[in-house]
Amino acid sequence: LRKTYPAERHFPLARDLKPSYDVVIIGGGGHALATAYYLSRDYGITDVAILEKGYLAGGNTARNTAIIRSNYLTPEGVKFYDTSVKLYQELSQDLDYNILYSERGHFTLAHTDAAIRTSRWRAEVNKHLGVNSELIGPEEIHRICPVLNMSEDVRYPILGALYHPPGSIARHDAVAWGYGRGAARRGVEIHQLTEVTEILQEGGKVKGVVTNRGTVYANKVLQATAGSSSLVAKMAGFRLPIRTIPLQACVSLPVKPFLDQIIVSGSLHVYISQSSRGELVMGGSTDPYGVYSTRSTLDFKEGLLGHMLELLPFLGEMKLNRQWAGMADMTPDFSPVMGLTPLENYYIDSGWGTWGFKATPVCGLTMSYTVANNKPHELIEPFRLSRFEEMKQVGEKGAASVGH
Ligand code: PYC
Repeated sequence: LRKTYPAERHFPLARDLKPSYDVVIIGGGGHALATAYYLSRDYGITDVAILEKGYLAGGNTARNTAIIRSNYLTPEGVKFYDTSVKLYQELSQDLDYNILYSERGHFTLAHTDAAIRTSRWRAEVNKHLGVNSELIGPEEIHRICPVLNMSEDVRYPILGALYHPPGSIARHDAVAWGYGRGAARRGVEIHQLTEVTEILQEGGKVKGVVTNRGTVYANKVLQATAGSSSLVAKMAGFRLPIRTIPLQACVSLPVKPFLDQIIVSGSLHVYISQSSRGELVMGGSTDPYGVYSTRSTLDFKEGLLGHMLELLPFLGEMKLNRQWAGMADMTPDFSPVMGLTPLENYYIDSGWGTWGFKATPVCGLTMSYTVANNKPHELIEPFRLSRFEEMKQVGEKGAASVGH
């Protein structure tokens, strides 16, 4: 714990573990920090320890492409992510911490008749629930985003797009640090390099956790561990319908601002936006197999950039700066698994697949309610684990920006 990690420049982290806490949160990413923030702010629950095996917000919170949107396909998904977008819009003020929230407008390009149909479907569901989305044609796309290659002389010409004006980006570390600082100021302890190795239980009820730094007892435990969700749930004694698959991304060197919007093409397997400091932030599809690894590959880069050049041919000489991967915890229906679990007083926030960052505030809000009241918040009721036994899946694959 001697090394200084970035978060420590923003607020002090805890040093010694106490023998017990009211609530232990396994995982120190955005969802865990947001839950601790709302637990302490809205419910006065401050005897909370966040246990992170690595460094704070160093997992998928540090590895996503920071896209925020609510243009989902199912009413359950749209309501959930719309709540998140609304919380994001006020978050800098709420946390008194600038998260560099930047509203850009989000295009999901359609290159086939089937994609046009899904875009229309999403637009109608979105509008019905008060979310601003519209199916637009090539002329309108060109008017709003003139840098896109609208030529018909390419393999997949752009036929239309689902246009979602509230689509935004934000600084991902700032979201984590803002929530972390807000929680720490209210008394929440944040412990880095603290790995949970066993979940203690008695009579079907959680009792605490064993860590590499000793045993910690707790009345309630929440797991919010993204790519490690299945492994941690296994320690708690139940199985999740989740496969962990790497998702890679990369950024270019910074260049002058030329791209205001967020561009996604499911058919070409690419998404791109330009960050506030000028880097192009880009990603493609998930890796073709499940593996617990955050290595990145040449294969990914070649495939992604080949397709990117179809949309933005003038990027040919652009230099890449960094590439990386996160581990996406994918469910069969592409919706999360949240709420109560078969182990009493043990709660779960998982199954984020390729869209965990945008859900950070609403996860904090709904999981804090669930932990405080031992009852699922109504927004996450459809995402209960038992939906897979009940055949009540919430199919969101059609709203994925990422190819699968
Ligand atoms: O869901 O918008 C999204 C997304 C973009 C990249 C990964 N997920």
